[in-house]
Amino acid sequence: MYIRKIHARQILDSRGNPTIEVDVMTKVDRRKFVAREEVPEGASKGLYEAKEVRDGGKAYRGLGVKKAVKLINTKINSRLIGLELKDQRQIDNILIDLDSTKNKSKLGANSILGVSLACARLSAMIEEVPLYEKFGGRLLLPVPFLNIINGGKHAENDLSFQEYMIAPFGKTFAESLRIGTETYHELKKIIASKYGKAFTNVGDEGGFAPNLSNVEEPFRLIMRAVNKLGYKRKIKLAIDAAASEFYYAHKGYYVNKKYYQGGELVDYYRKLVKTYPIISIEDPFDQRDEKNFAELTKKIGRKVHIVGDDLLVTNPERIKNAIQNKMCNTLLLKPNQIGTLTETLDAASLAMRNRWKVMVSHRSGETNSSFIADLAVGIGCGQIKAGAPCRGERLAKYNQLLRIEDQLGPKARYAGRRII
Ligand code: 2PG
Ligand code: MG
Repeated sequence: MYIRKIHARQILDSRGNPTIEVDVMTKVDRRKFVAREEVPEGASKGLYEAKEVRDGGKAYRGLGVKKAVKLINTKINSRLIGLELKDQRQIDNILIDLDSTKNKSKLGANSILGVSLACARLSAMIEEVPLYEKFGGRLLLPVPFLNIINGGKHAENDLSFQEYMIAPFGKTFAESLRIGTETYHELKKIIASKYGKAFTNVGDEGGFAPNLSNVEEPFRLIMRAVNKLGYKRKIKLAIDAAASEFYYAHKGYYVNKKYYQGGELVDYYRKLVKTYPIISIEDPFDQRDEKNFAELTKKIGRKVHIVGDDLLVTNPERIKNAIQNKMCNTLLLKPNQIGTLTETLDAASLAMRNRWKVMVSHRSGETNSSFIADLAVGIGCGQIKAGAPCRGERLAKYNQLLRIEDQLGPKARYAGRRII
């Protein structure tokens, strides 16, 4: 079965910013099949991520994607027509060659990713297999890391850390999602009674965005909810510090209204890990601060997942370097940081071969695509973060995982505690 036509259009993402939607078409015995994918966007982007093409100018504050849409509908469409849909690697390699830059700046990682993912979805559709079957791993339902308090660039508050997540460990994905969601609702009550209702407004990823500045207060609030519900043994904590966003050259890391030097922040994380049941810390340092990444991994990496997001940007070259220099032990996997499905899968298998953990991730600006839910199941990595159990674009992922678990029935396996 081969690609007949690719057509893209501009739509809006969960923050009301333009993004790309791509339809890929084929025909089987005169019947037309169309698969559609949409592209997310980050707010706390890594320096080394592949680049998007955006319009500039006045419309949509310069964020339009009409240029990228045109590139898809002309250049990419004419180059890809006639290609075999089954051969995803060939499709992606052609997209990479057509772009010809190191960071996909010519066609844009946004254009390329939309096409790459839509081709994969169409291929699954005509083979009549679920999308998660297309990724070659052993199927495993992931532990959902629910981001229930938002700070950093995702909220209008003074919290330095960007994401406070809970990882629920039930017997199944569905039970874990229930435990996590009950905790989310309990937390809302606790925040409202301590600080007032206005503090329960939500941020970009659906977590509460209380106007706090002390980075430990969210841990205390979450633990109150956990204890109230009797879930102490079932819930662990995780953060994405997204420290590139609060690092200031010559000054240091701005946390709790003062500046920490790298070494002091290492000690502070060690203290946090001793005080609260934290199992995972993402981007604890600035993306260029490789020394302190390695230092923290050396000190607590045996017990805690040290996750590289801005540090690694899903880029196999950067992952290799981080493996060699023991900078972290977990890869955050975001397809739009690198731009094609094939490179995303290569990044994941490189990490796994080196006995790292992998966590699949959404972006803060999302769409209703549930592609990453299937991706997480299909590579069998055991972890996903897709925000809070709130806001449609976040639930699109968690609900798809509920569906997959239900459809797999007794064959469904849940990652659970084996990820720790
Ligand atoms: C992150 C992501 C997703 P953003 O830092 O991990 O939570 O945020 O998409 O804004 O980069
Ligand atoms: Mg991150």
